[in-house]
Amino acid sequence: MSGFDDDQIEAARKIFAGPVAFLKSAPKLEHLPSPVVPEVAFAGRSNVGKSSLLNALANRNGLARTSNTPGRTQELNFFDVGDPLKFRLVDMPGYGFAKAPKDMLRQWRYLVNDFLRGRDVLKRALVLIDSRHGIKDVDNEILDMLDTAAVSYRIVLTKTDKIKATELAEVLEQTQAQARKRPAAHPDIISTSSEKGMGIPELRAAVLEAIG
Ligand SMILES: Nc1nc2c(ncn2[C@@H]2O[C@H](COP(=O)(O)OP(=O)(O)OP(=O)(O)O)[C@@H](O)[C@H]2O)c(=O)[nH]1
Ligand SMILES: [Mg+2]
Repeated sequence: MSGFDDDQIEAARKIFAGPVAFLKSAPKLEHLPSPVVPEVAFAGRSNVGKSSLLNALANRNGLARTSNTPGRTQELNFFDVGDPLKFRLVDMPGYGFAKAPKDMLRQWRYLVNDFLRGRDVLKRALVLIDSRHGIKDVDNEILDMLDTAAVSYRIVLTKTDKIKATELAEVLEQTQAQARKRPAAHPDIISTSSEKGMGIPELRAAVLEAIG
């Protein structure tokens, strides 16, 4: 169902079992690392599980900082994968975090939007959606922006361990239908649980496929 064969899954497993290391944190666009390898970015609402998913891919807890408090990640965090360096993962600040001060929100929004729109080496954004909620207005805003800017992205459902299989089937179908109407979206969605490991091998393969 994921569309990946055993060889792709195994190749992706091997790469993520190798070196994955934090490179740097960029609080502003002028602090970005030089664009020397392909990048894949994790975007989505605050607390949706971006940093947790990055850790699950790398199979290393604590690589990216996670927290129960929304707004944990406030900068663009770059992670090097492979030695020699093969590609980079970018953990992004979340959007839709209501409690943050207004000017901070505006700053994050510019950082996230400008990075997503303007980064030449960005091969794909993974847009994470909480499987308990499906796509909300605040998600549609970022999806609209990506479609308008023609930035290739894939929708990933998170925290599937928190819902029943029947609920997951329903939200998956609904989200899939929405994705298929969106020009820059990959037509297939991956359901994941960082907690239980569901969908992680497939997501690794999806990252590899995206960097080409
Ligand atoms: N049950 C369950 N909890 C999860 C899962 N993924 C993340 N969480 C929890 O959700 C909370 C938020 O996770 P983070 O990975 O920090 O979320 P984030 O999207 O990086 O959040 P910001 O950095 O604030 O934008 C943490 O308490 C995680 O432990 C999952 O697959 N299952
Ligand atoms: Mg985070």
